[in-house]
Amino acid sequence: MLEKVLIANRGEIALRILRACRELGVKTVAVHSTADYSLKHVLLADESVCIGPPPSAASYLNMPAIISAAEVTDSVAIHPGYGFLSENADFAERVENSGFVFVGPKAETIRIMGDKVSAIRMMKLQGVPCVPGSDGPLGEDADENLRIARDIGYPVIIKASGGGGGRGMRVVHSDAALMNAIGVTRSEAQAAFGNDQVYMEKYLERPRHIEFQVLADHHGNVIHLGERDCSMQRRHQKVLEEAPAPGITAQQRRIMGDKCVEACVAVGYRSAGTLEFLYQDEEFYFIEMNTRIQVEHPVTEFVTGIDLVKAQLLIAAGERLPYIQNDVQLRGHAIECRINAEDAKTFMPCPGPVRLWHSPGGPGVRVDSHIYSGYNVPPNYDSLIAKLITHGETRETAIARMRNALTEMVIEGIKTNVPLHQEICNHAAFQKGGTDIHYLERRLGLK
Ligand code: MV4
Repeated sequence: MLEKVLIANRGEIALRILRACRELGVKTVAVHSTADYSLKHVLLADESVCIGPPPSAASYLNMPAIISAAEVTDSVAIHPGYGFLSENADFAERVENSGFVFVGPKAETIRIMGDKVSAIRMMKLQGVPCVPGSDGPLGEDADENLRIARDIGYPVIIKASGGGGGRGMRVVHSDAALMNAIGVTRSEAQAAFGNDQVYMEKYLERPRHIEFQVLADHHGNVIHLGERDCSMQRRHQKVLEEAPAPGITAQQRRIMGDKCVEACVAVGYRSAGTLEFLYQDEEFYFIEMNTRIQVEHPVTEFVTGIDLVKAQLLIAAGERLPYIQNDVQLRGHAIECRINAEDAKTFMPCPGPVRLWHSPGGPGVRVDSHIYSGYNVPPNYDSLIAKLITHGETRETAIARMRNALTEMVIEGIKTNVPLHQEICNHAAFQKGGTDIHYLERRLGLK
């Protein structure tokens, strides 16, 4: 097994990684900014290194500082968590070239999946269903682009190849608006990602966001762990996720899961990964692949019983997957609420001191959080302070447990979005299941 792992992240995911390392007998190194001396995982880690001032660019995104910290602590591997450098192919390459194990896929795979045009091309070639579209980058020929759009049929969406997660997109409803939309998306993409490549897809008007979790080792073994429904979102920020996706049949899951597995085998994927799909009118359309552990991984852990972070570490150590596809049996239903330090109505971040924290409990309740009474939420980072995850034999039980847990949980001193979660969980459309990606914004009166 890996002897010592450096955790290149902060907050709840750093604590989650630390716990997985501890279970495996792996020593841990925390790296942190000067705003983060009192993070729970920093206090618990075997060693810690301060890597810079509060701004992420100077600390959690500071590649030389992180790699130096790995060197001075004799770490053997670096786990990037999610966000920050987790999907930065240059970082993965520099980590490996410095002689450390990057806990994730090969740098080359991260690069391919980071470029949405190449990711879609790769998946389509392997028989994964994709959205009807330009099948490659758009050129400069206006007539040709008009022809592609008419062929697909309006509305279409122009997306930046270097974007993803909702950045750099524009919906187009007519010939008249097409040229300008391509031009603007192109220049925004150049400014934001240093890459002006854009592509076109049919715009799906009321899809759900359903994603498949995969695990792959270095020996060509790949399994899928079913899907998650992440449709409950606001401005591309997921709010609540669940597994399995309501209404998806065992047959749909098997067919799509197998396609994901085949594609991952073909591209030599390794570590944990997620294939994102839009789902509309009973059809799946691949849109992007994420090459990191995701925020919402606990719902998959609850329904499969498989520890994804431990699996990532074992895979990184070169071990074979300890499961075959048939070992993966889904049990019950799990829901995750992302608890943010923010105003429940305005969504403005609300950092500050946590005066009192009481964690909920009981059967089927899991809390992934780094906060404690007296902890000060710094203003410099993402406002996620806790993930509340519940599991039950049925979706109804998982919701009932979530409603109890939201009531039990006490966070004083800062504002949180707990009231928003209570409202969602109490609402009939959510209880019915299968709401689309625009549901929450419609309900909040933003649309
Ligand atoms: C789309 C789409 C509709 N049609 N592509 C936004 C995030 C990025 N991952 C892809 N996104 C979308 N792509 C086609 N062809 C609608 C969205 C979209 C969305 C997708 C998933 C979750 C939330 C979303 C919110 C708005 C738009």
